[in-house]
Amino acid sequence: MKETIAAVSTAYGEGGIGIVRISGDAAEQILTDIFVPAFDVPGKEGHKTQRKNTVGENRKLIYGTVTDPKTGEKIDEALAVFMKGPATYTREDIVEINCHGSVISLRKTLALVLSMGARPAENGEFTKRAFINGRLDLSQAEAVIDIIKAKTDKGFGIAMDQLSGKYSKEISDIRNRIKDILVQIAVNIDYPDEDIEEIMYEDLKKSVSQIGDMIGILIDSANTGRIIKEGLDVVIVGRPNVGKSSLLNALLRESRAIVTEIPGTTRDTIEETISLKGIPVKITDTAGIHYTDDHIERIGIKKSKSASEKADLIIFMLDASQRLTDEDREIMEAIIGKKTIVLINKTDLEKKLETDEIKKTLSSCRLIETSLLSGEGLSEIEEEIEKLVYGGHVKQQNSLLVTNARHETLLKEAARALLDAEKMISNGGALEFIEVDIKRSYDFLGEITGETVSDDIIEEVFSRFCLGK
Ligand SMILES: Nc1nc2c(ncn2[C@@H]2O[C@H](COP(=O)(O)OP(=O)(O)OP(=O)(O)O)[C@@H](O)[C@H]2O)c(=O)[nH]1
Ligand SMILES: [Mg+2]
Repeated sequence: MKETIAAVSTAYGEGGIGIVRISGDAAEQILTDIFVPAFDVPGKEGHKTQRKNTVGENRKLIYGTVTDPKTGEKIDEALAVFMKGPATYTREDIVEINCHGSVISLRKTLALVLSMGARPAENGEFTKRAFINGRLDLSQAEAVIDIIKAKTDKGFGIAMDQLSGKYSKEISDIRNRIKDILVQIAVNIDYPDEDIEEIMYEDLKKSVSQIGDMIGILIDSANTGRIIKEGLDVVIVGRPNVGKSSLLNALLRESRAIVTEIPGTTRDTIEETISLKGIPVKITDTAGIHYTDDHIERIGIKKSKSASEKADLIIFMLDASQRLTDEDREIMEAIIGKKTIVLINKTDLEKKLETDEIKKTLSSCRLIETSLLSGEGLSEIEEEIEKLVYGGHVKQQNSLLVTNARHETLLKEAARALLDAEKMISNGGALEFIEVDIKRSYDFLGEITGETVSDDIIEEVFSRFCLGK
């Protein structure tokens, strides 16, 4: 018999309710032992009804008190439900006790449950049981972590899709195609003289390359997927007074950073996270980069430079009302080759800035004109950031995005194995060798859904969960 596990499944802290969850064969017995139902349930207008609360009735929420059977101590007033397996999250019997959301009540209730024979659940153990008992595949289980940790609506939506099995289906569709090829190959190896359709190497190559393309599309989506999950790191750089802090405030739509007409206002980096069209974006405002003897300012400038080195995207700001300075040029040189949006700000003033040199040096970068005083150009910046995240492709409502680094690695391995197979086919290699490579690809994909995964990986995946999930 499997051990019965228990944990507090809600976040610790003050809350309206908090839930202790129990899963396993002993769940029902434990509930019966520690829960005293209220026999009279108040009905309409305070009349007592005759309905009796029965502990252990399947899927019925009962009202009563969590009570220590040894001492008779009443721990908390609560609602409890027993859910008979296998139609449950873990496919085992589950009990949930809704206590008051008090750390004391939850701790005491859990301690009581544990004293009755359950053991503390490990991180992610409920979901792990759901996986082991076949309710979820591994990628669906991983989606549960992503749902809990989602930072934006979009990240949440992708994780929900993954949980629903949409993503697993795509992977198993690809796997089935590979399986068809493997069957064909096996038949040809086993019955070379029989009257079975010879595998034409040309056809074989075509099918393998088609599958490779399908995997390639998923791999291509991983960059976007990762950003939507983990966020885009944007750093605003420029010399003093060009309007960097004004831009941070405008994007945040609040006056977060101090803005003054005095150059050198911002001395330290300031970080804030926003949701930009569903994409979590971490924006860093930096100290204006210029030559200075001021010790504190120099430290700030050093920080600006190191922040921009790590950034996914740089917004390089210039002042439209002034000619290009050597300081501007120095910054420009430093960011060549990085993903950059050039922002020509203060276009409400008389224009003195010549853009030819900028366009030449940062030739692949988009130039946007703004006046943060009037808010002009702001939506263009937001659109450009969104476009960069989606890699310039038109985002499709229903296209799958790979958001999980483990999956990305496996997809790449699978694609590589197929490429090896293709090479082998081109060289007219033996079917046995081709089969090995194609089978490797099949197994890598199986690791995504957990069909061919090792115990170590399973341990690792679930260790990333929080307690009680
Ligand atoms: N006319 C005009 N003034 C602007 C515009 N954007 C910002 N400013 C003004 O420019 C000055 C400097 O703005 P900040 O946002 O503090 O500039 P900064 O780049 O953060 O400056 P440091 O922190 O000193 O590096 C302030 O007086 C702003 O009001 C604009 O589009 N047009
Ligand atoms: Mg500033």
